[in-house]
Amino acid sequence: MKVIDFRSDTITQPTEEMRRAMYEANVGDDVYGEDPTVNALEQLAAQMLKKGAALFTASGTMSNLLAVLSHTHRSDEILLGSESHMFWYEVGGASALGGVVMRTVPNDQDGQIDLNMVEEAIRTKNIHYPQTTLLCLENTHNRCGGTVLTADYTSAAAELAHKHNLHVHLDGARIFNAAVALGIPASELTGDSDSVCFCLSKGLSAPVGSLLCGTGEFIESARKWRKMVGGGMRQAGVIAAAGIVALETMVERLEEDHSNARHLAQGLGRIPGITVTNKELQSNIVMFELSASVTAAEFSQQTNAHNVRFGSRGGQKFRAVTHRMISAADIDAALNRIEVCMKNIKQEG
Ligand code: TLP
Repeated sequence: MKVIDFRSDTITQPTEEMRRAMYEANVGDDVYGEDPTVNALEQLAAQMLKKGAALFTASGTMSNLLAVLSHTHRSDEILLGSESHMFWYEVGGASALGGVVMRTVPNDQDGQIDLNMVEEAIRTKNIHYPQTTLLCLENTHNRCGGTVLTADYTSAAAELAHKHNLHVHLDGARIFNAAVALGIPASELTGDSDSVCFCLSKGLSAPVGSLLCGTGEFIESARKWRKMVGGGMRQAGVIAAAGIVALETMVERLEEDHSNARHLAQGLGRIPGITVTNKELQSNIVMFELSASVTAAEFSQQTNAHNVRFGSRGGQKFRAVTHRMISAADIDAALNRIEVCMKNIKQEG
């Protein structure tokens, strides 16, 4: 029985074309700036997001950290959504390594942060205060269920931030999902941010890597910080080659993941004991909750036994992410199996 793994789109494996490109990649020492494949990937990323330059990094977490290190000074305060990945899942790196205070502002269900609340959170000049220097946004928004920030919202947020001399960093780990959902080029969602990062290793199916994009000067600074945190790689063209294939061939197909997510959400919503909690399904992340009559441990034990895997979000909450390794037929198969699981749980209970 095929394992249908909804834990994350990070589990996607490289395509045949990626594997071939990796095998055949021209490489050099990237710390000397001499890896032609890394240079080509960085140029392609900068061009796609209409930024001056880009930097290939090991992960989304590293890109976000380098953005904080490059935009801020120790003791600065940065503003982030209360549900942001940077706040929840990046080991507190911005504070531990960047020495900044992370101040959260509530995220709405749609992944936005109320701009009036952002404005209120920006510190005035006062000898007692840290200086607010960075606003971080996230698109699509992971913990808010893959919600999409519009170009208008991002522009308004950036306008406000810039008015108060803050920089804006956009965690666009899944920015191409947002672009495909809105039917616009990703560059329309990133233009007003001073920096943006996106991941190759999620829905785009490359094995490793993220790109941090911004002005030439910003990227020069980030490159130095990358070296300091041990992220200067040598013949990294081997992995960058897969990234180029990802950008050239994997963006448009994300729509298939979105349509599978809609189908999954509709199916889950019809199963007694399960409630889908996304306000609106916008991309490839489905959030759902179990009713009180079903214990999360039993549900996980049953679904794992039926080779269906979900991410646990604590308590009764779960996450399902659709991706290239899950077809429309797999969604139907998964729904059938989950129905059986829920019946088994009811019989046992
Ligand atoms: N998210 C992962 C886990 O860390 C939760 C996932 O499975 O969704 N920004 C956003 C919005 C992300 O969702 C992630 C990864 C990152 C940054 C970090 O990327 P990596 O895992 O490459 O460090």
